[in-house]
Amino acid sequence: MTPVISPGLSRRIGDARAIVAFTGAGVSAESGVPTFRGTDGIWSKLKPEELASMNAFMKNPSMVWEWYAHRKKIMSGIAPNPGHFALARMEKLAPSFAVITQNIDGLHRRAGSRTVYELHGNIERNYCMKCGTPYGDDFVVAANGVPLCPACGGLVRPDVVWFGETLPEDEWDASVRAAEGADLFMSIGTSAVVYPAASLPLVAKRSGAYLLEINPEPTPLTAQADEYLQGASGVFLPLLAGAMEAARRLPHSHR
Ligand code: BV8
Repeated sequence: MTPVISPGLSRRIGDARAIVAFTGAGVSAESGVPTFRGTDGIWSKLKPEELASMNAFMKNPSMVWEWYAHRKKIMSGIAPNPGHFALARMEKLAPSFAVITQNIDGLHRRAGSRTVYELHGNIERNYCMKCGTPYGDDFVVAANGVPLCPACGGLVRPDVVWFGETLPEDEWDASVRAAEGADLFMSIGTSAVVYPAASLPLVAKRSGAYLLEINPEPTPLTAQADEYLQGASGVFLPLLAGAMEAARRLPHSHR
């Protein structure tokens, strides 16, 4: 069945004043980044807490660094896909637009999105746990194993949020404000199971937003969504961007 956007949703996206795109690993899946919990997911072999946690890192830093080096390698060869570019197109058209992402791959910014809140950090950044000095990937690759800070000898870690760690305060506060102020909140390509990020769609809905979910599979959020588009973000987001461009060309009375 050819995926379509209903006239009602086209009107809604054309009229929306403040749009939020809340994205998860599914949006990057079409760029070749493995998801976490899908059948091909990286968590399918290992439990998240066994790798993406401070305990895991302190217990076995080289195992955790091996895993991140593997993921950095995958991410060095990827590019934004039509879903990322569609969100950047939509941002240009909407009076207010924000991307709140759980992804750590930096693809939204590379596709041209400007207001992007990275709730779980960014794999391209690293820092010394002892003195906080930031380090780029070239330093980490050259370290070839567990990178130690040349300034203080401390352990260098990826700048991502691990389980049991709090989210970056500014990104979180800005994301809650964006969710509370949205009239259209799109939850895209996320299994909606990781908190506190997964609470944002309901914060938006409770504040009056229309909650749209895009995912090939239903999630725990689907039952609460006002509309569920079953399919890939790389298919539906370009359709939504097209509908928005068409609607913004029409005078208001013709929408
Ligand atoms: C916190 C970064 C508290 C690192 C990640 C017990 C112990 C400790 C904590 C907890 C606990 N129980 C609950 C918690 C809280 C915990 C949590 O929520 N756990 C869950 C699993 C139950 N949360 C935390 O620990 C958070 N911190 O709570 O701190 C605190 C409070 C005060 C003081 C101190 C501490 C921190 C959570 C962040 C963890 N970091 N990653 C790294 O990546 O290495 S989690 C990881 O999951 C990623 O960030 C990812 O983004 C996130 C969510 O996953 P998704 O993005 O949704 O990806 P997933 O694979 O699950 O789903 C993909 C979806 O895409 C699927 O639905 C699929 O159908 C769909 N899809 C596939 N293809 C497509 C598609 N969709 C569209 N198009 C396609 N083509």
